[in-house]
Amino acid sequence: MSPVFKDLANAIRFLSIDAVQKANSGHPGLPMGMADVATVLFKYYLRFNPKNPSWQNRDRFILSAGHGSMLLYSLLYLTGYKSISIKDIQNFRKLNSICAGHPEYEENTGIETTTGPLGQGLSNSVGMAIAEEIMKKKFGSSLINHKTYVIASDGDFMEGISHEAMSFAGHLKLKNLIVFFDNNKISIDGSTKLSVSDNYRKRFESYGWSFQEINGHDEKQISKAIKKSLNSKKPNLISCKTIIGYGSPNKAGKSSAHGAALGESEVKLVRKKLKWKHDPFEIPKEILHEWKKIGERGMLEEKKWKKIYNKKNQKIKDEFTRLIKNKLPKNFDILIKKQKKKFFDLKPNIASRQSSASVLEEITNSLPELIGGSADLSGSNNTNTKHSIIINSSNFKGNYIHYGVREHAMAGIMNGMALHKGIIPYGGTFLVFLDYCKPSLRLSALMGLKVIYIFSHDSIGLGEDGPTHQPIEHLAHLRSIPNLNVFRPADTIETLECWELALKSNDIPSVIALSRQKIPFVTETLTQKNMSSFGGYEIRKNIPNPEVTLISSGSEVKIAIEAFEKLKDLKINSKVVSMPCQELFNKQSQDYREIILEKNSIKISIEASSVHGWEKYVGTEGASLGMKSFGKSAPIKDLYEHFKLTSNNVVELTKKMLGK
Ligand SMILES: Cc1ncc(C[n+]2csc(CCOP(=O)(O)OP(=O)(O)O)c2C)c(N)n1
Repeated sequence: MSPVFKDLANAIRFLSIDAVQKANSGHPGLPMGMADVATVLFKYYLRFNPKNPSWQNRDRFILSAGHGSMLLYSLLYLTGYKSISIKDIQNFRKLNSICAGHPEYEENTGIETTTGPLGQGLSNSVGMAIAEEIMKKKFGSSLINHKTYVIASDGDFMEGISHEAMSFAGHLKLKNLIVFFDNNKISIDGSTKLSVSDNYRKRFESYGWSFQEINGHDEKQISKAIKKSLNSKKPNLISCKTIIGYGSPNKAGKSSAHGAALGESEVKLVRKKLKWKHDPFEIPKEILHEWKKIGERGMLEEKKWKKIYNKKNQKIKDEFTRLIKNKLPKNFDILIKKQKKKFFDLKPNIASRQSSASVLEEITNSLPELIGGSADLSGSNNTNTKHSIIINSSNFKGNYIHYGVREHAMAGIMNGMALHKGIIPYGGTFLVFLDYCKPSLRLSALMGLKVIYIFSHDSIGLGEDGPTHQPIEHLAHLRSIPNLNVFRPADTIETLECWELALKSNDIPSVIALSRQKIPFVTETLTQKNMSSFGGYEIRKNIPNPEVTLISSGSEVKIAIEAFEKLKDLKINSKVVSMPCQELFNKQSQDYREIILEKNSIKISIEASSVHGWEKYVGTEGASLGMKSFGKSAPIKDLYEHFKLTSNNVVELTKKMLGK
């Protein structure tokens, strides 16, 4: 007998139940509850090719409720992705298994993004849907025309980021976005009645979404709702009324189905109830065959697409491939070189946020993949240029996004755009508002995405706005995140170099911290080398073996240089190291680091930020000038004096340390 719909859905349920049972940890409730929705989606609608998970025009499928990861792994295994074998499923949650506790993004596996922190997947999906619209405008709907599907849970929609991201998706009328809400009314603490009374229809309709509500266990209703969404002019929310832990006699509909193995005896009862007679991890041939057929449908889809692609002229194909493969244009290095010379000749004394704008001004037209934006601080972050064309619901042919005051969604959306491919996103806010987007930034780093964060107003140097706006601990915090480059350039040349490095870092996100205040041009010699690529380098030195090494970054390099000059007058030999990127400096050879840090000198760091972390460069005998408290509201000059971030103080400290 050929398998019926319920057999297909039950294959997901039992793979999930058995994997969680074997691991003795995980979340069986969601896969059991959403198996029917997922089966309809994959069987009839989702366009994907398990033989080529990276096919660029595939529909994207995001499991935002990442705790239900076994749903995704089951689907990938059943439809024939090479990335996930039955052994991998048996190794769910074991060391190095692709079937990790929560889905972890890996290219070419079918795992489109890392989810688990609730709400993130939703914001990623908005980024993917935006990217789809942008790429469609660039290359035409014959090459790019796909949907972005999401499964999200109660928890996803309770998170603040979902409000930001869904609101923005409605604003942009992202019609190709289809979100299934696993509306099971259960979260960890019990009924969602404990904590939420939102009217979801009103909520989503007010965002400008289309809203449908269905029985999430009824094949026909699910299918009809998806069909309707396909022709929608708005983003789509399909609220699926489901039962968490569907099929479990004692745990269905209860939070006990959420986050722990069902237990051997309950698993037996589910088998009985759902009439599943097969052993753990055994999927009957006919059912597996039926699932594989679903996977094969996508091969034909891609073949058709490939024919269309092949007929495009070579220039279009080359550009398409360049963008997807994340390669910079051939003339990029020449562009940077020319710009460097121009900046060097000009020697501008400007805020580094303005330097960043000058860099963007020059490169934007040559990099159509660069999609900028700001969380309502464009004029302050200097993220827009005269070449910026605003993206809005009726024009995706632009290169600039006004995210509104939505820092968290902005970061999650940038992750989604980078994951989609074809786009290098950069977005701005004040450094202090890192606090409002950090969870997504952390995921940029965890996934290794080329996302560029422009954080201006990077110290007390912003002045009168006061301690609420003055970042203190933020640089130290950012520097503690693995796989993230934190740049803090000292002048226009370093700003250009840091941008170059960020654009060339394909698997590591970058933060470029920029000053609000004017800073002097400090580069003395023009070199073809990207000096910032060393992370730290000598920017001033008069004789070998100086007694003192002053290490600094960004706007404080000028203080270090002033101190260097004053020390020279006092016949104290020092040198200045500009350290625009600690992460890159840490990667240099030990020899290089020792030469730069001048092993036998005393060391002083100067940065208008938390001193935390500088001890590893200045050592136990060294000193760090920086911030040990919150800032204050005052004009910048008074603040630097008040917090003793002055060259005179550096000189005094040096004399004291040298006993002079
Ligand atoms: C940002 C974030 N906070 C908390 C958690 C821990 N957590 C995992 S699932 C969950 C809620 C579960 O409820 P729901 O989202 O409705 O999922 P369901 O129980 O229906 O599977 C929580 C709080 C998380 N994963 N992410």
